[in-house]
Amino acid sequence: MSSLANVDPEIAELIKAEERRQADTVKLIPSENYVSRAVLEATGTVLTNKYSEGYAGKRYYEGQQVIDQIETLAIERAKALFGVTHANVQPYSGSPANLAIYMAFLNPGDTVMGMGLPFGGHLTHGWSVSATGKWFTPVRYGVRRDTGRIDMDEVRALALEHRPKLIFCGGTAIPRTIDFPAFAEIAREVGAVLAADIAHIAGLVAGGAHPSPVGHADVISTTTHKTLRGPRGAMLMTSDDEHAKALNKAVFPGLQGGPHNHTTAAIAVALREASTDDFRAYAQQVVRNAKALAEELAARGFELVSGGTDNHLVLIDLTSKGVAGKPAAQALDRAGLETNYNTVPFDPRKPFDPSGLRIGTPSVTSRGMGEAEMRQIAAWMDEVVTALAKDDAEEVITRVHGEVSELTGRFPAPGLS
Ligand code: DSN
Repeated sequence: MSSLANVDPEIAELIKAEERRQADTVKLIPSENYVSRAVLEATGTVLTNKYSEGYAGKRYYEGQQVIDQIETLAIERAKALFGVTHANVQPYSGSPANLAIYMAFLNPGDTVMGMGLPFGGHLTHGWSVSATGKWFTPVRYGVRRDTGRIDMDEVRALALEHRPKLIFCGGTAIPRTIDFPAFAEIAREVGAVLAADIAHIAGLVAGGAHPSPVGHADVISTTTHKTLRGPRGAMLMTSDDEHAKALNKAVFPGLQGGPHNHTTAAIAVALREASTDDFRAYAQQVVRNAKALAEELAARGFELVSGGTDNHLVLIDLTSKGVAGKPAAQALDRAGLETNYNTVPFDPRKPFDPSGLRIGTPSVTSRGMGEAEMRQIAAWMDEVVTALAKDDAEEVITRVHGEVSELTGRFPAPGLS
C-alpha cells in the first residue's frame, strides 16, 4: 500500500505544514487542544470503512462484531466518567448533538431559551441565523452590564413569561462557573427540559475542576474535542430512561445515518485518558493557568469580561486599548500567538469585526506550560497590542515571534511528531 506521501504529496505536505504550524504556535483558542498520539492513531484506522446504522445489538448492517464492542466501551467509559446512566456517542459534532435535543423534546415552533450568541451562547441555542432560531421560537438571556455575569433573576423572569419547553445553559464564551442548580430550579418551575451544553468545560467537569451538571440538568450535550481532549465528535448523556430513548431515536434515525466508528474508537480512548490522575491534574492546571493569564492581563490594563475567570477561558474587551479584536488577533497570530476575535457583551461593533478577543488555556496546558509561561504570554500580548495601537507593531511582532519560538521549542505539543 502506498503511503499518503506517495499517493498525494500535495496533501501530505500540507498536513506536515499544519503540524509544524501547530508545533510552533502558542495556541490560545479556548475550544482547541492537542490530542494524544493514541487518539490520533484510533482516528486514522480501518474503522472508517464500516457502516453501523443503529445501536449495539440492533444494527441495520451485518459485520458489527467488533464495532459493537467499541461503541459499548465508549458508552461505558462515558457513563463511568461523568456518572450518568445513559450516553450516546454517535453525534457527529456539537451542533448535530444539540439539534438532536430539539428533535427529542420539541416540535417545530416550540419555545427554546438559551444564552444569546453575543453574550457567550452558542448558535444552536436558538440564535437567529441557526436552524434552531428559524424553526423554533427563541428567547434569549444575557449577562448583566455591570458584572458581565448571567443574571439568574432575568433568566427566571424570562422563563416565567415565555414558558420555554427547553432551556439551554452553557455556551462558548462564558468565563464563569455555570450555576447548574439555579438553572435546574427555574426549569422545574416552568416545566422545561434543562439541557446543559458542557462542550467547553467537559474536560474540567471530568477532571473535577468545574461543578458537574449531573443531578441538575435533564440532558447533557458535549463535544469531545475541547477541554476533554478527544477527537472531533460529541456525546449526549442523561440519567433518565425515557429521555435516553428519545435522544437515541433523535440521533438515529432522526438526524444521522451511520456513526463515524473511527471517531467512536478515538472517543473511547480519550475517555480512558480522561479517567486518569494525570488528566485530573491537567484539568486543575488549565484553570490555574487561565487565572494566572487573566490576572497578568488585568494588571496590564486589559479589561476582562466579568473581571476574570473561573474556568479555562478569558474574554477580553479591547476597547480601552484602542484596538479592535480582529486586527489584534491578526497581529498576535503573526507573532505566534493564536487567538480568536470575539464579540463581547453589549458590543457596539459587528460580529465579524468585534471588540473582543477570546483566549483559553487547554492547549498550552496540554503542552505542560504553567503559570510562569502564562504571565510571559500576557506580557507578549500586551506588547503586541500596545504597539498595534501606536501603529508601530512590525518590530515587536518579529521579536515576540522569535521569543515564542523559543518557548514552543521547550514545550513540545502532545501528538505531534
Ligand atoms: N466553535 C466552537 C467554539 O469555538 O467555541 C463552538 O461551537
